[in-house]
Amino acid sequence: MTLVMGILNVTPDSFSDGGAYLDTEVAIAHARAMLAAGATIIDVGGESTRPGSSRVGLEDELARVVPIVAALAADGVTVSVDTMRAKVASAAIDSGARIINDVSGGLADPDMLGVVAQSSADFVLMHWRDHSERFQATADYDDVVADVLGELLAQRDRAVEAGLAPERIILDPGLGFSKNWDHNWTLLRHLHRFEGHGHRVLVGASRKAFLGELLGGREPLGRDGATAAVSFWAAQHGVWAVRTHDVTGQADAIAVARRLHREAPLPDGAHSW
Ligand code: PMM
Repeated sequence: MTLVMGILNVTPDSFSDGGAYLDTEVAIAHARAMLAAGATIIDVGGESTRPGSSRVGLEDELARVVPIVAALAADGVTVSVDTMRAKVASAAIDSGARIINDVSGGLADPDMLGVVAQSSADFVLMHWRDHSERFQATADYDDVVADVLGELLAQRDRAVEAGLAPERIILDPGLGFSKNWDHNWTLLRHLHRFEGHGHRVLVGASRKAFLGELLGGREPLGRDGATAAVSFWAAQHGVWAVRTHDVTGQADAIAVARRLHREAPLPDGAHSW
C-alpha cells in the first residue's frame, strides 16, 4: 500500500509553508497532526530547495533539524531527514532518523553515500542535476524518461558500490528539479518505468509549480486537490510513498485507489512500514 510521508519544513523560505514551523514545539505539534491524519513517515527538512533559494549554513541546518528528529524518534516515529549534507545525515541518524532523503541523490556531498552506507538508514535517491539556482539551465533532455531513469540508475550503482544494499535505496524521479512543466507530466505519465528495478519509488508532487500552471497560476495552498489526483495516480502505479504537505487529502486519495483495487483499508493506527 502507498504510504504518506508528511513534510515538515523547518525553514523560513520553503515555497508553500516557509516560516510556519521554525519553532520546535510548533513543528512537533504539526508532525503529530500529520501522523494523526494518516502519515506514517515525517520528513524533516532544514534547508529549502525552492527554485532560486540560497543554501543554509551547516550549523543552522543542524540546529533546525536535530532537536525535532530526536523528539519524534524518541516517540517511535519513523523520521526521514531531507538533507544534502553528510554531516546533517550523520547527526540525524545518531538522533534516530531511519531514512535520509537526499534530493541530490548523493551528488552534492561526496561523503553522503559512505555515511549512509555505514548506518542502517534507508536512502531516498532523487534525480538531481544541480543546485536550485541552476534548475532552469539544467532542464535539458533528449528523452526525459530515459535520461532521468538512466541517471538515477547510474547513481544507484554508485550507492551500491559505496555499500548500500539495493533494498535500502528508494528511487525518486525528482519532479520540479531541473524539469520544466512538460517534463514533470511526461515523467508522471511514465511512472511505471521507475518500477521494477528492485527499489521502492517515492513521488513528490505536493503543491509544485507544474500543478499551479495546470490550474491557471493558482497559489501553492490551492494545489492540494491536484496533488491528491497525482497521489491517486501514484497509488495506482504501486508507488511506495508520496511526499506531501496535505496528509489528509493524500490518505483519502490512496484509500479510494485501494478500495477500487478491492484492498481493505488497514485498521486505525496500523501501517505497513
Ligand atoms: N521536493 C522538495 C523537497 N524535497 N524530496 C524528495 N525525495 N522528493 C521531492 O520531490 C522533494 C523532496 C521540494 O518541495 P518542498 O519545498 O515543498 O519541500
